[in-house]
Amino acid sequence: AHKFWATQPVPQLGEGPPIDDGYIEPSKPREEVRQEPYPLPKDFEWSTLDINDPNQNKEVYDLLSVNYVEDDDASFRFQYSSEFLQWALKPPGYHKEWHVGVRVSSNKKLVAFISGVPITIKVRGKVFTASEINYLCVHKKLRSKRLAPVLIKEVTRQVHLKGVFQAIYTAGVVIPTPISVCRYFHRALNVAKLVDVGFTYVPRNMTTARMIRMNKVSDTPTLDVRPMEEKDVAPLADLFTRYMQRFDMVPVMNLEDVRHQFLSGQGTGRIGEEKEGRRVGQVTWTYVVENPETHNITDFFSMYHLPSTIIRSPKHGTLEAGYLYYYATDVAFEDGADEDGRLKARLQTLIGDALVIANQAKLDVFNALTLMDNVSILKDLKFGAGDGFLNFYLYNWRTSKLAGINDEGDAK
Ligand code: YNC
Ligand code: MG
Repeated sequence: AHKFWATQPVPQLGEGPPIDDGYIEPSKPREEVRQEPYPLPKDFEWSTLDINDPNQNKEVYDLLSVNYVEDDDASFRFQYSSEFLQWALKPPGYHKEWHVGVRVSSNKKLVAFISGVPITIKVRGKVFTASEINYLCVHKKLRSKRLAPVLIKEVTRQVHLKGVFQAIYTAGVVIPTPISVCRYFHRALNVAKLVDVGFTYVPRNMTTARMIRMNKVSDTPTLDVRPMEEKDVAPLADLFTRYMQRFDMVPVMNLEDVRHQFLSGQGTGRIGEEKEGRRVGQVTWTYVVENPETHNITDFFSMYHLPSTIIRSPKHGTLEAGYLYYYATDVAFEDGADEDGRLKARLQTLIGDALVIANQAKLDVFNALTLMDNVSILKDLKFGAGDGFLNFYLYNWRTSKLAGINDEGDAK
């Protein structure tokens, strides 16, 4: 039983598919939203975090780097950088009130956090504003005390106070009720290190040397890709919007959103001023293909850098992972390209180039989920199925199940 989730406006487990898409409970005028913060256990107090303040940013970083998401056997733990948090928590129109912390009253130590950022999403043709909830974290010493439901209720209240009544979030755990589930796939880049730290195993009829050869990526991209620039914002936004029409649940981005999501995370260093293939504070990479005649953007891909702490390795501190983010190609709009395999071929080349860039940036592994058009290319690009799954959720919105994977873990 889910004592907390049973009280929330989410589809309950075992409920059949809805007849119509739409909200579960209606929006309220501001004055009907609860005005007082929810009570915390004694000795704790609420605290809005100012992510612009380097000290407060560091407090969130420190909390997450010790207490955030780990894999099933506690070998790896996400280690979001300060720059990553700065990028992720401050999209256009963000509200500092949605960055909710809990401190110990006596010494002000930050012991719990949850965040929301504004997002516009389109689900099966219906567009609505929502909050994207992330970084829910309770200090290890305070687990199983029902603090998480209080954090969720307080961020919900703060979201309601800004006139927003829907949310989207993902989690490794299954709670009422996923609208989709995706599987993580991994492409080994630095095989020797991955084997060393126990991320990858050498199968019985295989040697590390052979695995290294098999996973070698080329030194240079196949397509004429270049890093995204300011002038690409408008054409990229147009391509992104058209490509996203292929899918049932997508973010809706204006020019400011596109600039933030794809351009603003490229770090403070100049291109060329790279250390180990990465610029200072670089979080995201976006590359475009420009048609030399029309100067139109025909393709793009993006990825982000999210290291993980290797919990029990004396030799390696972090696993440097890249994650495939959004991409698009206008081959998708050519007649019959989907049916005759031209789209798949183009995506294989394009994402193959993302692997080249990830390798040049000295990343150890490149990860992708079974969403968008990824399933069609993962196997050929030598991604292997991982044991992690990611469940997708909507708060106060009904829709039937979206494409994802079935119970056997196969893409459908
Ligand atoms: C979770 N991840 O089921 P029931 S993902 C949601 N998301 O409630 P307690 C979760 N609910 O089942 P603990 C959840 N994990 O009895 C647990 N729950 O109804 C539910 N881990 O609370 C759980 N970060 O405080 C149960 O559990 C109740 O001390 C139990 O704390 C949980 O960010 C947690 O994995 C996750 O830090 C904080 O384990 C803690 O265990 C922890 O006794 C490591 O809580 C880090 C970690 C989660 C990453 C994420 C998305 C969060 C979404 C939250 C839901 C948002 C709803 C929409 C709000 C805005 C609405 C508007 C408008
Ligand atoms: Mg707790």
